[in-house]
Amino acid sequence: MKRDSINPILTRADIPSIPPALIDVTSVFNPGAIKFGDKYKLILRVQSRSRETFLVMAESDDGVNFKAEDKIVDFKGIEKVAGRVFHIYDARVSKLEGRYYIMFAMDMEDGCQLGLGVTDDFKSFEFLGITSNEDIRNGVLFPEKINGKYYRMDRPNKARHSGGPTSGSTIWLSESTDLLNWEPVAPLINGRFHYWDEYIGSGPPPVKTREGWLHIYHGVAGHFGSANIYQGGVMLLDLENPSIVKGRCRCNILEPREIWELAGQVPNVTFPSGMIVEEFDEQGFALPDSPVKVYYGAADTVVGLAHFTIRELIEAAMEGDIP
Ligand code: BMA
Repeated sequence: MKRDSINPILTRADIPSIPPALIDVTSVFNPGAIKFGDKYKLILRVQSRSRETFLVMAESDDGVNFKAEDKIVDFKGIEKVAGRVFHIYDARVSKLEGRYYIMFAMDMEDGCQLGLGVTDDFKSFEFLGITSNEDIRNGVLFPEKINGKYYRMDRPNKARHSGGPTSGSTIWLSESTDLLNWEPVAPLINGRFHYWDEYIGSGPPPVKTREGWLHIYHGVAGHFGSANIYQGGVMLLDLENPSIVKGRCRCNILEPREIWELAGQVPNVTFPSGMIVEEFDEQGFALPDSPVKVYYGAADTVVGLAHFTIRELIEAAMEGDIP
């Protein structure tokens, strides 16, 4: 893994004021990422001094230097949701059947739900609906149907930190026929208590390789009397039957080390949420030597970029589980 030399690639100074909601932005982090034609697109999570969270698009020609738009992403139809939506955040983007689907967390009165939106041009966005009926986060769509069904990974919030928010220690595979109604299929991986990934959740959507579905997730190590440490890791799922886990990294592949990852509004956080693979073969499999750009929120304050190759990520996934 190589951190980009101009990191952090986005800070609050890069986000224009968008009055009245966003003035003197506090932080920008946890972006969804996708290639749209020859442009790199990020859907940024931007926070204001009221600690409201908004989604803002940014665009780049090279995947490194981004310009943020001066408008807030508005999902048409979200205003019809019953109940108050406090925040929408942590967008994950997938190209599926020629359209761009965005799955995001929606903080509501009774917990977090997974919302789904769609766009064809990254200018107008349509809200399709709430796709969950339990407290849940970190939903990511597979980029194609498998054996006639849509699949996603998601992470029910089953663990309540004392006095704090809910989290989870199992990533599930779920299936759907319409993208809106989802049924759990099987648990994929559990948190490994005592190790780097005690609590876990999906990162960017999975990528198709000849070896299997390659997936970056985040793991949280809890520390008594100290901040939790958020890291990135990788696993590999069977192509035909993604409920089969072929491999899972022993060590993390990304952890807070730089000062802007260690310090910020939530210290010790690297939270991978976007991944752009540059080269695919004719059948749509990522090439082993393809560069991979991984975008991550750092310390819930700025956006970082790390470079990998597909081969390095697969090797990490196959290095052997913790015994
Ligand atoms: C998680 C999510 C992320 C956040 C992280 C660190 O539970 O809320 O959005 O980046 O915590 O605060």
